[in-house]
Amino acid sequence: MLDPKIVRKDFPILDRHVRGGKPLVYLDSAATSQKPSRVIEAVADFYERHNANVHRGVYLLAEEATVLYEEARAKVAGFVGAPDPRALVFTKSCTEAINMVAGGWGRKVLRPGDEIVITEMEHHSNLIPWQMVARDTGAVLVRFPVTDDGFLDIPRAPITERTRLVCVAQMSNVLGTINPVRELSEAAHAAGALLLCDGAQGVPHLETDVAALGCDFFAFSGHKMLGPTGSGGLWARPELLEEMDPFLGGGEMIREVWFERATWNEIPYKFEGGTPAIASSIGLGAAVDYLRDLGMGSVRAHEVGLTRRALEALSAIEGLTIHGPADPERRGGVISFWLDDVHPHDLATILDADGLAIRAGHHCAQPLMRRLGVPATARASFYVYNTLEDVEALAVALQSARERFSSGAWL
Ligand code: C6P
Repeated sequence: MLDPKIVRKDFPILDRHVRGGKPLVYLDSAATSQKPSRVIEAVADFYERHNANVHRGVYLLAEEATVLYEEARAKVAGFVGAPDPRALVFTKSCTEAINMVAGGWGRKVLRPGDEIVITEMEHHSNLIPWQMVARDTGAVLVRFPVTDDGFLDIPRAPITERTRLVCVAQMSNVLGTINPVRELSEAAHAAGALLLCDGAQGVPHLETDVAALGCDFFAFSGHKMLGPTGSGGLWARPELLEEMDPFLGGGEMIREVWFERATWNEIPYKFEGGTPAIASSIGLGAAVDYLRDLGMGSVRAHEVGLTRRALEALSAIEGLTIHGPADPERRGGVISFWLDDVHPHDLATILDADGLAIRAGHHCAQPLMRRLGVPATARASFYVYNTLEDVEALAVALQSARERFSSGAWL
């Protein structure tokens, strides 16, 4: 079992005191996670001892940098269940990974009238790139509805013979819902379509195996799973990567160049034009080592415990509405809520004065906000370093915010 009090010792930032000496209670890991010393040291070690460009030089440092970068690729590929590291493209973010599929596959393959099914709970990263591609190809976006209790409305899944792609988040960044990706992959394949899974919120918290999920494309962020910002990845079936056009043109992604034309490098390098985020990707490899040592089963069990307690404690606060599934086994540790008439931004500001970092806003999911009938929500999200005391601190702070608002003391 994971002991968050021991885990916390690996995260130097969690020793900080903020806003007049209050201990920091970090509850915004869905936006970006904090980084353990092992990741910070891996990045520092790269710059202090091995810094050079990759795949270019023949001198020692260049060889070391290339080995570290490719070792990180193998670790990250293995972490998402991909035995072939060639199928793992390093990107700077989940957003970049999805744009790579939209630009390299969608633009090449989609025709007028082809349908792209997108769930109503997708982050803008898994919607806007498809809007852009649909505008240019004549393909059509089709909404996959969400039920009132925060699940995908599977009986109303709009997957038909016109569907070419289904886009679904492994876990919602607003509702916490864990989606039935395997079931949807099977439905997509039965209709002759492909499935893209946005793993930005899933991989950090759930044991992930792209083969078991049955997906064709899998995009994720490194910075939400203890890795540095500027790290992330795209996994795709190798034959799809072969078929796709490169997204960025430039150095390293080519095999041979003439003045008028060029041929492409082999995968994954075909998609890594220019100097990649070498140190960040190496840091992501260290994050994967750290998570493996904790064990993803323990990570999940810990978060289910925190989520169960948080759902209980927050439900007891009068006037507080929680969005998303009530069962902690069917959701992750991302809890979005609305408190009486208090705007989420005001709530986040009040909590910040107590040292609690939560997020407020539309969470880059405006169609979902419209579905929920709210302009924004407040959101607390947990990770390996959060404790039950953090959850209690959240409940106490929300209760006190509510009392201050209803007594007018805030005005
Ligand atoms: N969600 C949040 O606070 P990037 O920024 O490219 O690494 O990840 C984008 C992204 C894609 N899909 C999902 C499901 C996400 O949650 C995110 C990032 C953050 O919810 C920042 S908006």
